[in-house]
Amino acid sequence: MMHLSGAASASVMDGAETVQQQYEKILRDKLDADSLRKLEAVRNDKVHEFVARAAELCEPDSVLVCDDSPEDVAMIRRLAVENDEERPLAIEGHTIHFDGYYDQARKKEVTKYLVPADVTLDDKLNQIDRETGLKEMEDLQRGAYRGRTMYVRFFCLGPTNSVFGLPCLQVTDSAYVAHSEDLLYRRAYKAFTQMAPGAEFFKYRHCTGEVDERITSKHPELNRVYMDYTRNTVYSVNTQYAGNTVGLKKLSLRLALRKADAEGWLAEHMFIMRVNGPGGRKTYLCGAFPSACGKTSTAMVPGENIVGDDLAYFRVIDGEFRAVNVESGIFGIITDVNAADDPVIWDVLHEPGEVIFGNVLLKDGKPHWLGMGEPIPSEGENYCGAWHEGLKGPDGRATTASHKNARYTVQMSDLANADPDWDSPEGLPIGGIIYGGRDSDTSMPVREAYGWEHGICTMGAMLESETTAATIGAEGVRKWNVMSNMDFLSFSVGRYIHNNLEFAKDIERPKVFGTNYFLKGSEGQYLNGKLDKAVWIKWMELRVHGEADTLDAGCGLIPTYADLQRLFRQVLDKDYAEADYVEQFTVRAAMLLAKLDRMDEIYSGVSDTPETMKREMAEQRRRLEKLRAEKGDLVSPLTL
Ligand code: SPV
Ligand code: MN
Repeated sequence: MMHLSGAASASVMDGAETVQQQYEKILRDKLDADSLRKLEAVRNDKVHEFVARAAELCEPDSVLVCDDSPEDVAMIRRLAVENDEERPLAIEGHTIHFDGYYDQARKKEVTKYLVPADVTLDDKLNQIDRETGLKEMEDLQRGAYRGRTMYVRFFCLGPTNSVFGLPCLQVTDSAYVAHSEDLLYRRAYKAFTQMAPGAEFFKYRHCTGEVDERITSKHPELNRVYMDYTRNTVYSVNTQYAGNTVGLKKLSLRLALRKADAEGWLAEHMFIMRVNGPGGRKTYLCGAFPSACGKTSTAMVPGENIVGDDLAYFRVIDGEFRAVNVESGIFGIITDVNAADDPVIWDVLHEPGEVIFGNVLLKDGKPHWLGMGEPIPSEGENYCGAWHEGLKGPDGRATTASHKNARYTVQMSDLANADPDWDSPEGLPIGGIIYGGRDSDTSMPVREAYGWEHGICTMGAMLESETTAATIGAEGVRKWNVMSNMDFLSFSVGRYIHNNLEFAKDIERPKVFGTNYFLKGSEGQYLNGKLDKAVWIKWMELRVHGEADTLDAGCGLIPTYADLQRLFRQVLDKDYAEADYVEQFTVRAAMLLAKLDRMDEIYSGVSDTPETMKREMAEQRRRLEKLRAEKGDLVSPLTL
């Protein structure tokens, strides 16, 4: 006997039947014996209710409940190909997936919080009246699974057997979504069968919507992503791009932020990596970088070890600041991945194994992408359909051979440089946190905060990035992006900064660093090579242990020339000229003050800016003004 109950819904309340009986009937009607048995083994009424309601509303032809058995996992993989959502490539296990021309990234304008009538979330958040939004979503999703299969999958954010773990239920009619999640998250059907009957979980209902022959949305203008945070549920429709459809990625980050807020931990848009210090010392660093600011390539720096590349949860455990990788795979930007700079990923992308390529150029069964370090064909198939050099998109805009936000999906276990402890249920102790922006004219390549508060306020909360193709909108515009988590905040900015300031107050907290790999010289040329970050990483590792010298630059502590000269030799076997050091680490006092002006303006419009934030900004201004008064707009590090 199933345990079906739940909140009353108008559509299932008629007649004498109870709500439970109605759900039970729907499930018996829609599920075959095998799927019904698998669902029955999960003794959680809310799971049954969610699946029944999805089946009732979306009207699938069939339902496939996946119990993570090798057969089910293989079937999902096969169906992604049978449904034409993925196509096999020449190398075994590799497939390619295309999203529509207008569906190449997360879409902020249509991503909204459903807010109850008496509530307003922060005015910086995109929101819609809950009842209105639910109705709009139900109208868009009604009957959307007709002629299709509904996939039901169970996963966990973070390790399953851990205080960090958050169980999740995904319902979708896209085998590509179900397959991607298989690579990106820990499977949790078994964990769901062992859960307490009333246990909470996150849930997602995704509908592909009407598609064309390329299985991309016919109605991208009807793409919506609505978050019902009052029910820990996200709905998404008329989109295929993983950032909008894979529930456990950015949809869950927004829910996790609220849960973390309520429970006193942190949900962050960060990589985690192990840096190998002197004498075999292992130091774990986390890093928050807005899209396309070098995040994955930092986590993958040769010689170090990756723990995760996108999402981290922080908790204090036994007096230690610890973090887990929320995911078990990487959905990484492929643009500029090349053999010389990214050898580990390059190998995974060229060897048999499970890889999903997204929105690259396909020619003769092979994927090609921008910046791969090899000539790429001038025609083939890509996010536009049939493509040739010079093709204009349907909106008249220039197109590229592969999309700049083209991606690859692989699992952690296939990475030769994965830290053996990456899956540890207790998480890993964090020594340092990096906030990395993209800025051509203001911040030096690396600096260390004076302390936690200075770092959170002037590096995390003042993080800015010049925009790229990974977020839709104009490119090259400077955007404020608090801790690189701005797109995912589900309550006010001030409160989020406050939570960071308060977190782990009673214990030793990590050091905080700021990086900028994109500084340019007076001729507009980049001042650093792509691999220089390997040196900054080693310097930060030393600083976590108090082992390198620093100079006070007014906006934090910077490395000395002697230390960097030694590290460049040691890490990259390169001469590092003093002139380069001077140019890269010049304190651009006037530009740093201009940044403070921008931030003052932004934060004067934030109603709950913490006092600590105001104080840290004022102190930074005072230090930089003094420096400028004494030494000018541009201050050589040799004069500090
Ligand atoms: C990002 O853009 O930050 C990503 C990819 O990690 S997405 O899934 O679009 O969020
Ligand atoms: Mn991300």
